[in-house]
Amino acid sequence: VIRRSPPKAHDVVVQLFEWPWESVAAECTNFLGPFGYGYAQWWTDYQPVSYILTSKRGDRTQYANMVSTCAAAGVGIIQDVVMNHMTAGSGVGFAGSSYTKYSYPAVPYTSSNFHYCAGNGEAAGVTDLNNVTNVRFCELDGLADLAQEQPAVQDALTAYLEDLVSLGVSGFRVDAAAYMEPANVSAIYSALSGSPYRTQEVYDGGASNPPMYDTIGDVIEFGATSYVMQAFLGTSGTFMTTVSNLVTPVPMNTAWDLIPSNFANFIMANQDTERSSPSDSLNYLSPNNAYVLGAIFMLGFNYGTPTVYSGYDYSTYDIGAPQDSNGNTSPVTCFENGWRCEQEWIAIANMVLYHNAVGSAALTNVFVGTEQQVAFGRGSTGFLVINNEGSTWTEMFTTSLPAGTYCDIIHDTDTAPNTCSGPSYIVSSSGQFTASIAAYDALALFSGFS
Ligand code: LAG
Ligand code: CA
Repeated sequence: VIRRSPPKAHDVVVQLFEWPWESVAAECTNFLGPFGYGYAQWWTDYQPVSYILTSKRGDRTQYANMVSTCAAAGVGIIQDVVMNHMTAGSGVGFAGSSYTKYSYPAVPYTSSNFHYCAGNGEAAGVTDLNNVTNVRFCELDGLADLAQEQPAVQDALTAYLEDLVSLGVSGFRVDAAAYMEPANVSAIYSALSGSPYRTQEVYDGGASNPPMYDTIGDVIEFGATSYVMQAFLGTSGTFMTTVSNLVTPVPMNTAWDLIPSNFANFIMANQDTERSSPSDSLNYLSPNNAYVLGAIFMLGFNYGTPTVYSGYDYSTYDIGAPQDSNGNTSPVTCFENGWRCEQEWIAIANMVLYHNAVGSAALTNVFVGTEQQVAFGRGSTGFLVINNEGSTWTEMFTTSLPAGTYCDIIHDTDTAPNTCSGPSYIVSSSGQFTASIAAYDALALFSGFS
Protein backbone atom coordinates (compact mmCIF):
# COMPACT_ATOMS: atom_id res chain seq x y z
CA VAL A 1 0.00 0.00 0.00
CA ILE A 2 1.45 3.33 -1.02
CA ARG A 3 0.87 5.98 1.56
CA ARG A 4 -0.26 9.11 -0.20
CA SER A 5 -0.07 12.64 1.10
CA PRO A 6 -1.01 13.02 4.74
CA PRO A 7 -4.57 14.15 5.49
CA LYS A 8 -5.10 17.78 4.64
CA ALA A 9 -5.32 18.93 8.24
CA HIS A 10 -1.90 18.97 9.85
CA ASP A 11 -0.03 18.08 6.66
CA VAL A 12 2.12 21.22 6.54
CA VAL A 13 5.84 20.47 6.54
CA VAL A 14 8.51 22.92 7.63
CA GLN A 15 11.99 22.39 6.29
CA LEU A 16 14.34 23.48 9.08
CA PHE A 17 17.41 23.77 6.92
CA GLU A 18 20.55 22.88 8.93
CA TRP A 19 18.88 23.15 12.34
CA PRO A 20 20.60 21.22 15.18
CA TRP A 21 18.44 18.51 16.66
CA GLU A 22 17.98 20.10 20.07
CA SER A 23 16.81 23.29 18.39
CA VAL A 24 14.29 21.29 16.31
CA ALA A 25 12.97 19.62 19.47
CA ALA A 26 12.50 22.97 21.21
CA GLU A 27 10.80 24.44 18.16
CA CYS A 28 8.35 21.51 18.02
CA THR A 29 7.31 22.10 21.62
CA ASN A 30 7.30 25.89 21.61
CA PHE A 31 5.94 26.73 18.20
CA LEU A 32 5.34 24.05 15.58
CA GLY A 33 2.93 21.97 17.64
CA PRO A 34 0.84 24.90 18.89
CA PHE A 35 0.59 26.36 15.38
CA GLY A 36 -0.46 23.07 13.82
CA TYR A 37 2.56 22.25 11.73
CA GLY A 38 2.50 18.55 10.92
CA TYR A 39 6.13 17.77 10.16
CA ALA A 40 9.62 19.13 10.55
CA GLN A 41 12.08 18.18 7.85
CA TRP A 42 15.68 18.07 8.76
CA TRP A 43 18.71 18.42 6.52
CA THR A 44 22.37 17.61 6.72
CA ASP A 45 25.17 18.18 4.32
CA TYR A 46 24.59 16.18 1.16
CA GLN A 47 27.79 14.08 1.22
CA PRO A 48 27.29 11.04 3.47
CA VAL A 49 30.30 9.01 4.60
CA SER A 50 28.41 6.63 6.91
CA TYR A 51 24.90 6.22 8.31
CA ILE A 52 25.99 6.83 11.90
CA LEU A 53 23.62 9.28 13.59
CA THR A 54 26.33 11.59 14.85
CA SER A 55 26.82 14.83 13.03
CA LYS A 56 27.51 18.50 13.51
CA ARG A 57 23.80 18.77 14.36
CA GLY A 58 23.87 16.36 17.31
CA ASP A 59 24.31 12.75 18.37
CA ARG A 60 22.04 9.71 18.32
CA THR A 61 20.56 10.44 21.75
CA GLN A 62 19.72 13.98 20.73
CA TYR A 63 18.25 12.70 17.46
CA ALA A 64 16.02 10.20 19.26
CA ASN A 65 15.00 12.89 21.73
CA MET A 66 14.08 15.21 18.87
CA VAL A 67 11.80 12.58 17.35
CA SER A 68 10.02 11.80 20.62
CA THR A 69 9.76 15.43 21.76
CA CYS A 70 8.29 16.44 18.42
CA ALA A 71 5.89 13.49 18.47
CA ALA A 72 4.66 14.59 21.89
CA ALA A 73 3.95 18.01 20.35
CA GLY A 74 2.04 16.39 17.47
CA VAL A 75 4.81 16.98 14.95
CA GLY A 76 6.32 14.17 12.87
CA ILE A 77 9.92 14.18 11.65
CA ILE A 78 10.57 13.86 7.93
CA GLN A 79 14.18 12.88 7.43
CA ASP A 80 16.02 14.10 4.36
CA VAL A 81 17.90 11.02 3.13
CA VAL A 82 20.73 10.89 0.60
CA MET A 83 20.64 7.50 -1.13
CA ASN A 84 21.98 8.47 -4.55
CA HIS A 85 25.57 9.15 -3.64
CA MET A 86 28.36 9.46 -1.11
CA THR A 87 31.19 12.01 -1.28
CA ALA A 88 33.30 13.65 -3.94
CA GLY A 89 36.49 13.41 -1.91
CA SER A 90 38.34 11.76 0.99
CA GLY A 91 38.68 12.53 4.68
CA VAL A 92 37.37 11.73 8.15
CA GLY A 93 33.66 12.16 8.83
CA PHE A 94 32.18 14.02 11.77
CA ALA A 95 31.44 10.70 13.51
CA GLY A 96 35.08 9.70 13.13
CA SER A 97 35.00 7.29 10.18
CA SER A 98 37.73 7.55 7.56
CA TYR A 99 36.78 7.33 3.91
CA THR A 100 38.05 7.83 0.43
CA LYS A 101 35.86 8.39 -2.61
CA TYR A 102 34.34 4.94 -3.47
CA SER A 103 35.38 3.40 -0.12
CA TYR A 104 33.33 3.90 3.05
CA PRO A 105 34.32 1.20 5.58
CA ALA A 106 31.83 2.38 8.21
CA VAL A 107 28.84 1.32 6.05
CA PRO A 108 30.64 -0.65 4.50
CA TYR A 109 30.74 0.23 0.79
CA THR A 110 33.67 -0.69 -1.42
CA SER A 111 34.58 0.44 -4.92
CA SER A 112 32.42 -2.32 -6.42
CA ASN A 113 29.26 -0.67 -5.02
CA PHE A 114 29.37 2.35 -7.34
CA HIS A 115 28.45 3.30 -10.89
CA TYR A 116 31.23 4.06 -13.38
CA CYS A 117 29.20 5.33 -16.30
CA ALA A 118 32.03 6.12 -18.69
CA GLY A 119 32.82 2.42 -19.08
CA ASN A 120 36.14 0.67 -18.51
CA GLY A 121 35.73 1.29 -14.79
CA GLU A 122 35.79 5.06 -15.25
CA ALA A 123 33.24 7.43 -13.77
CA ALA A 124 31.85 10.54 -15.43
CA GLY A 125 29.53 13.35 -14.47
CA VAL A 126 25.82 13.79 -15.19
CA THR A 127 25.83 15.90 -18.32
CA ASP A 128 22.58 15.22 -20.18
CA LEU A 129 19.24 15.60 -18.39
CA ASN A 130 17.54 14.27 -21.52
CA ASN A 131 19.33 10.93 -21.24
CA VAL A 132 17.87 8.81 -18.47
CA THR A 133 20.89 6.49 -18.28
CA ASN A 134 23.29 9.40 -18.01
CA VAL A 135 21.17 10.96 -15.25
CA ARG A 136 20.86 7.83 -13.15
CA PHE A 137 24.23 6.13 -13.66
CA CYS A 138 26.65 9.06 -13.79
CA GLU A 139 27.89 11.28 -10.96
CA LEU A 140 25.83 14.25 -9.77
CA ASP A 141 28.26 17.06 -8.92
CA GLY A 142 31.14 14.58 -8.94
CA LEU A 143 29.65 12.60 -6.02
CA ALA A 144 30.34 8.82 -5.93
CA ASP A 145 27.16 7.28 -7.43
CA LEU A 146 25.74 4.33 -5.52
CA ALA A 147 24.62 1.23 -7.46
CA GLN A 148 21.14 0.83 -5.96
CA GLU A 149 20.48 -2.17 -8.22
CA GLN A 150 22.93 -4.20 -6.10
CA PRO A 151 21.32 -6.15 -3.23
CA ALA A 152 24.15 -5.13 -0.88
CA VAL A 153 23.53 -1.45 -1.55
CA GLN A 154 19.77 -1.85 -1.22
CA ASP A 155 20.31 -3.66 2.07
CA ALA A 156 22.57 -0.92 3.44
CA LEU A 157 20.10 1.80 2.45
CA THR A 158 17.15 -0.16 3.79
CA ALA A 159 18.96 -0.68 7.10
CA TYR A 160 19.65 3.06 7.32
CA LEU A 161 16.01 4.00 6.69
CA GLU A 162 14.71 1.22 8.93
CA ASP A 163 16.91 2.47 11.77
CA LEU A 164 15.26 5.89 11.39
CA VAL A 165 11.81 4.30 11.30
CA SER A 166 12.67 2.43 14.50
CA LEU A 167 13.45 5.79 16.14
CA GLY A 168 9.98 6.97 15.12
CA VAL A 169 10.48 9.16 12.06
CA SER A 170 7.31 9.69 10.03
CA GLY A 171 8.75 9.93 6.57
CA PHE A 172 11.53 10.82 4.20
CA ARG A 173 12.49 13.55 1.79
CA VAL A 174 14.37 11.55 -0.79
CA ASP A 175 17.22 13.66 -2.06
CA ALA A 176 18.15 13.42 -5.74
CA ALA A 177 15.44 10.82 -6.40
CA ALA A 178 15.51 11.54 -10.12
CA TYR A 179 19.09 10.28 -10.18
CA MET A 180 18.05 6.79 -9.06
CA GLU A 181 15.97 4.11 -10.79
CA PRO A 182 12.38 4.22 -9.47
CA ALA A 183 12.27 0.42 -9.25
CA ASN A 184 15.27 0.41 -6.94
CA VAL A 185 14.02 3.09 -4.57
CA SER A 186 10.62 1.42 -4.61
CA ALA A 187 12.25 -1.85 -3.50
CA ILE A 188 13.86 -0.02 -0.58
CA TYR A 189 10.55 1.58 0.44
CA SER A 190 8.80 -1.78 0.24
CA ALA A 191 11.31 -3.36 2.62
CA LEU A 192 10.49 -0.87 5.39
CA SER A 193 8.21 -1.46 8.35
CA GLY A 194 4.97 0.41 7.94
CA SER A 195 4.65 2.80 5.03
CA PRO A 196 6.44 6.02 5.91
CA TYR A 197 5.52 9.13 3.95
CA ARG A 198 8.01 10.00 1.24
CA THR A 199 8.45 13.06 -0.85
CA GLN A 200 10.88 12.65 -3.70
CA GLU A 201 13.04 15.27 -5.33
CA VAL A 202 12.42 15.01 -9.06
CA TYR A 203 12.80 17.90 -11.48
CA ASP A 204 10.32 18.63 -14.25
CA GLY A 205 11.10 18.35 -17.91
CA GLY A 206 13.99 15.89 -17.94
CA ALA A 207 14.17 12.27 -19.09
CA SER A 208 13.78 11.23 -15.45
CA ASN A 209 10.61 13.05 -14.47
CA PRO A 210 7.76 13.26 -11.92
CA PRO A 211 5.22 10.84 -13.50
CA MET A 212 7.89 8.09 -13.22
CA TYR A 213 7.94 8.52 -9.45
CA ASP A 214 4.46 9.62 -8.39
CA THR A 215 3.22 6.04 -8.18
CA ILE A 216 5.77 5.19 -5.44
CA GLY A 217 5.44 8.28 -3.28
CA ASP A 218 4.86 12.02 -3.44
CA VAL A 219 6.97 14.20 -5.68
CA ILE A 220 8.23 17.70 -5.00
CA GLU A 221 6.47 19.66 -7.75
CA PHE A 222 8.92 22.40 -8.67
CA GLY A 223 6.49 23.55 -11.34
CA ALA A 224 4.16 24.91 -8.66
CA THR A 225 7.08 26.72 -7.01
CA SER A 226 7.98 28.20 -10.36
CA TYR A 227 4.44 29.36 -11.17
CA VAL A 228 4.25 31.12 -7.84
CA MET A 229 7.55 32.86 -8.46
CA GLN A 230 6.50 33.99 -11.92
CA ALA A 231 3.07 35.10 -10.75
CA PHE A 232 4.27 37.18 -7.83
CA LEU A 233 7.11 38.72 -9.80
CA GLY A 234 4.74 39.29 -12.73
CA THR A 235 7.24 37.76 -15.13
CA SER A 236 6.86 35.47 -18.14
CA GLY A 237 3.30 36.63 -18.66
CA THR A 238 2.22 34.64 -15.62
CA PHE A 239 0.12 36.74 -13.31
CA MET A 240 -1.95 35.97 -10.28
CA THR A 241 -4.95 35.48 -12.51
CA THR A 242 -6.53 36.35 -15.81
CA VAL A 243 -10.11 36.92 -16.84
CA SER A 244 -10.26 33.41 -18.32
CA ASN A 245 -10.00 32.10 -14.80
CA LEU A 246 -13.53 33.34 -14.25
CA VAL A 247 -14.61 30.48 -16.51
CA THR A 248 -12.31 27.90 -14.95
CA PRO A 249 -11.77 29.31 -11.50
CA VAL A 250 -8.09 28.69 -11.01
CA PRO A 251 -6.36 31.71 -9.53
CA MET A 252 -3.38 31.58 -11.85
CA ASN A 253 -3.29 32.05 -15.60
CA THR A 254 -2.19 28.52 -16.16
CA ALA A 255 -4.09 25.30 -16.35
CA TRP A 256 -2.01 24.26 -13.33
CA ASP A 257 -0.79 21.44 -15.56
CA LEU A 258 1.23 19.68 -12.88
CA ILE A 259 1.16 16.26 -11.28
CA PRO A 260 -2.09 15.51 -9.43
CA SER A 261 -2.54 17.44 -6.21
CA ASN A 262 -2.69 14.36 -4.00
CA PHE A 263 0.79 13.25 -5.13
CA ALA A 264 2.37 16.70 -5.01
CA ASN A 265 4.60 18.30 -2.39
CA PHE A 266 4.32 22.07 -3.00
CA ILE A 267 7.41 23.85 -1.65
CA MET A 268 7.70 27.64 -1.26
CA ALA A 269 11.49 27.36 -1.75
CA ASN A 270 14.42 25.22 -0.69
CA GLN A 271 18.15 25.62 -0.25
CA ASP A 272 18.70 25.09 -3.97
CA THR A 273 15.88 27.13 -5.48
CA GLU A 274 16.49 30.17 -3.32
CA ARG A 275 20.18 30.27 -4.28
CA SER A 276 20.02 29.40 -7.96
CA SER A 277 20.61 32.04 -10.57
CA PRO A 278 18.30 32.77 -12.21
CA SER A 279 16.15 31.91 -9.21
CA ASP A 280 13.95 28.83 -9.23
CA SER A 281 11.71 30.26 -6.51
CA LEU A 282 11.00 33.38 -4.60
CA ASN A 283 13.51 34.07 -1.84
CA TYR A 284 14.08 36.42 1.04
CA LEU A 285 15.53 39.01 -1.30
CA SER A 286 12.44 39.08 -3.57
CA PRO A 287 10.85 42.52 -3.96
CA ASN A 288 7.40 43.72 -2.95
CA ASN A 289 6.71 41.28 -0.12
CA ALA A 290 6.58 38.51 -2.73
CA TYR A 291 8.16 35.83 -0.53
CA VAL A 292 5.53 35.99 2.18
CA LEU A 293 2.69 36.54 -0.32
CA GLY A 294 3.81 33.42 -2.18
CA ALA A 295 3.82 31.42 1.05
CA ILE A 296 0.36 32.74 1.93
CA PHE A 297 -0.90 31.66 -1.49
CA MET A 298 0.65 28.18 -1.13
CA LEU A 299 -1.03 27.65 2.24
CA GLY A 300 -4.38 29.10 1.16
CA PHE A 301 -4.67 27.33 -2.19
CA ASN A 302 -5.73 23.70 -2.53
CA TYR A 303 -2.78 22.12 -4.27
CA GLY A 304 -0.52 19.48 -2.75
CA THR A 305 1.15 19.05 0.59
CA PRO A 306 2.79 22.40 1.40
CA THR A 307 6.31 22.82 2.72
CA VAL A 308 7.31 26.07 4.41
CA TYR A 309 11.03 26.74 4.08
CA SER A 310 13.04 28.02 7.04
CA GLY A 311 16.46 29.19 5.95
CA TYR A 312 19.31 31.44 6.92
CA ASP A 313 20.93 34.36 5.22
CA TYR A 314 23.69 33.33 2.84
CA SER A 315 26.62 35.19 1.38
CA THR A 316 27.99 32.34 -0.75
CA TYR A 317 26.32 29.33 -2.37
CA ASP A 318 27.62 26.54 -0.12
CA ILE A 319 27.90 28.48 3.13
CA GLY A 320 26.83 26.47 6.16
CA ALA A 321 24.66 27.64 9.01
CA PRO A 322 26.28 29.51 11.92
CA GLN A 323 28.68 27.15 13.71
CA ASP A 324 31.21 27.05 16.56
CA SER A 325 34.95 26.54 16.27
CA ASN A 326 34.52 22.72 16.35
CA GLY A 327 32.17 22.82 13.40
CA ASN A 328 29.06 22.10 15.43
CA THR A 329 26.05 24.03 14.16
CA SER A 330 25.10 26.70 16.68
CA PRO A 331 21.75 26.46 18.47
CA VAL A 332 19.05 28.42 16.68
CA THR A 333 17.79 31.67 18.09
CA CYS A 334 15.10 32.82 15.73
CA PHE A 335 15.75 36.12 13.95
CA GLU A 336 19.35 36.27 15.19
CA ASN A 337 22.64 35.31 13.47
CA GLY A 338 20.89 35.15 10.13
CA TRP A 339 18.34 32.45 11.10
CA ARG A 340 15.21 33.59 9.29
CA CYS A 341 12.54 31.37 10.90
CA GLU A 342 9.92 31.97 8.23
CA GLN A 343 7.71 29.40 9.97
CA GLU A 344 7.27 31.89 12.82
CA TRP A 345 6.32 34.88 10.69
CA ILE A 346 2.83 35.44 11.99
CA ALA A 347 1.18 35.64 8.56
CA ILE A 348 2.71 32.27 7.61
CA ALA A 349 2.08 30.59 10.98
CA ASN A 350 -1.54 31.76 11.02
CA MET A 351 -1.98 30.53 7.45
CA VAL A 352 -0.95 27.06 8.66
CA LEU A 353 -3.90 27.22 11.06
CA TYR A 354 -6.04 28.40 8.13
CA HIS A 355 -4.80 25.54 5.95
CA ASN A 356 -5.68 23.02 8.65
CA ALA A 357 -9.09 24.59 9.24
CA VAL A 358 -10.16 24.55 5.58
CA GLY A 359 -8.87 21.02 5.01
CA SER A 360 -9.71 19.74 1.56
CA ALA A 361 -12.61 22.16 0.95
CA ALA A 362 -12.96 23.29 -2.65
CA LEU A 363 -12.26 26.80 -3.91
CA THR A 364 -15.33 29.00 -3.67
CA ASN A 365 -16.24 32.58 -4.56
CA VAL A 366 -13.22 33.16 -6.79
CA PHE A 367 -13.07 36.87 -7.53
CA VAL A 368 -10.61 38.64 -9.76
CA GLY A 369 -9.58 42.28 -9.74
CA THR A 370 -6.66 43.03 -12.01
CA GLU A 371 -4.24 40.39 -13.23
CA GLN A 372 -2.47 40.73 -9.90
CA GLN A 373 -5.49 40.67 -7.59
CA VAL A 374 -7.38 37.59 -6.60
CA ALA A 375 -9.70 36.49 -3.81
CA PHE A 376 -11.05 33.03 -3.14
CA GLY A 377 -12.73 31.11 -0.39
CA ARG A 378 -12.31 27.54 0.78
CA GLY A 379 -15.72 26.03 1.32
CA SER A 380 -17.58 27.97 4.00
CA THR A 381 -14.58 28.07 6.34
CA GLY A 382 -12.01 30.49 4.95
CA PHE A 383 -11.54 33.44 2.62
CA LEU A 384 -8.25 34.85 1.30
CA VAL A 385 -7.56 38.06 -0.61
CA ILE A 386 -4.19 38.74 -2.25
CA ASN A 387 -3.36 42.13 -3.73
CA ASN A 388 -0.11 41.90 -5.67
CA GLU A 389 -0.58 45.36 -7.20
CA GLY A 390 1.31 48.50 -6.23
CA SER A 391 -1.90 50.23 -5.15
CA THR A 392 -4.68 49.62 -2.64
CA TRP A 393 -7.54 47.26 -3.58
CA THR A 394 -10.88 48.31 -2.10
CA GLU A 395 -13.76 45.97 -2.77
CA MET A 396 -16.92 44.43 -1.36
CA PHE A 397 -16.15 40.70 -1.37
CA THR A 398 -18.75 37.95 -1.42
CA THR A 399 -17.89 34.86 0.60
CA SER A 400 -19.54 31.66 1.77
CA LEU A 401 -18.59 32.41 5.37
CA PRO A 402 -21.29 32.40 8.05
CA ALA A 403 -22.21 35.87 9.29
CA GLY A 404 -19.95 37.03 12.09
CA THR A 405 -16.86 38.90 13.17
CA TYR A 406 -13.55 37.60 11.83
CA CYS A 407 -9.94 38.39 12.55
CA ASP A 408 -7.63 39.30 9.69
CA ILE A 409 -5.01 36.70 10.56
CA ILE A 410 -2.45 38.22 8.20
CA HIS A 411 -2.26 41.37 10.33
CA ASP A 412 -2.42 39.65 13.69
CA THR A 413 0.23 41.19 15.90
CA ASP A 414 0.48 38.65 18.70
CA THR A 415 2.40 35.43 18.36
CA ALA A 416 0.06 33.12 20.24
CA PRO A 417 -2.06 30.67 18.25
CA ASN A 418 -5.80 31.28 18.28
CA THR A 419 -5.71 34.74 19.75
CA CYS A 420 -6.10 37.70 17.47
CA SER A 421 -4.66 41.15 17.76
CA GLY A 422 -5.39 42.01 14.16
CA PRO A 423 -8.14 44.12 12.64
CA SER A 424 -11.60 42.57 12.55
CA TYR A 425 -14.09 42.38 9.68
CA ILE A 426 -17.81 41.82 9.94
CA VAL A 427 -19.25 39.42 7.40
CA SER A 428 -22.92 40.10 6.78
CA SER A 429 -25.73 37.56 6.63
CA SER A 430 -25.31 37.60 2.86
CA GLY A 431 -21.65 36.65 3.26
CA GLN A 432 -20.27 40.04 2.29
CA PHE A 433 -17.63 42.32 3.72
CA THR A 434 -15.79 45.38 2.47
CA ALA A 435 -12.06 45.79 2.83
CA SER A 436 -9.14 47.83 1.57
CA ILE A 437 -6.03 45.74 1.03
CA ALA A 438 -2.81 47.71 0.82
CA ALA A 439 -0.33 47.36 -2.03
CA TYR A 440 1.49 44.00 -2.01
CA ASP A 441 -0.53 42.78 0.92
CA ALA A 442 -3.16 40.18 1.80
CA LEU A 443 -6.10 39.51 4.10
CA ALA A 444 -7.41 36.18 5.38
CA LEU A 445 -10.42 35.26 7.49
CA PHE A 446 -11.50 31.88 8.78
CA SER A 447 -14.05 30.38 11.12
CA GLY A 448 -12.66 29.41 14.46
CA PHE A 449 -10.28 32.34 14.68
CA SER A 450 -11.87 35.60 15.74
C1 LAG B 1 20.29 17.79 -4.12
N1 LAG B 1 19.26 17.35 -4.72
O1 LAG B 1 19.31 16.57 -5.77
C2 LAG B 1 20.18 18.73 -2.98
O2 LAG B 1 18.88 19.32 -2.91
C3 LAG B 1 21.26 19.75 -3.12
O3 LAG B 1 21.19 20.73 -2.11
C4 LAG B 1 22.59 19.01 -3.08
O4 LAG B 1 23.67 19.92 -3.30
C5 LAG B 1 22.69 18.00 -4.22
N2 LAG B 1 21.46 17.42 -4.60
C6 LAG B 1 23.61 16.86 -3.81
O5 LAG B 1 22.94 16.06 -2.84
C7 LAG B 1 24.31 20.39 -2.10
C8 LAG B 1 24.85 21.76 -2.40
C9 LAG B 1 25.88 21.66 -3.50
C10 LAG B 1 27.00 20.76 -3.01
C11 LAG B 1 26.37 19.38 -2.73
C12 LAG B 1 27.40 18.41 -2.16
O6 LAG B 1 23.76 22.61 -2.81
O7 LAG B 1 26.42 22.96 -3.79
O8 LAG B 1 27.99 20.62 -4.00
O9 LAG B 1 25.34 19.50 -1.75
O10 LAG B 1 27.83 18.84 -0.89
C13 LAG B 1 29.29 21.06 -3.67
C14 LAG B 1 29.80 22.05 -4.72
C15 LAG B 1 29.94 21.32 -6.06
C16 LAG B 1 30.88 20.13 -5.91
C17 LAG B 1 30.33 19.21 -4.80
C18 LAG B 1 31.28 18.06 -4.53
O11 LAG B 1 28.89 23.14 -4.86
O12 LAG B 1 30.47 22.20 -7.02
O13 LAG B 1 30.95 19.41 -7.14
O14 LAG B 1 30.18 19.95 -3.56
O15 LAG B 1 32.51 18.55 -4.00
CA1 CA C 1 22.58 7.77 -9.51
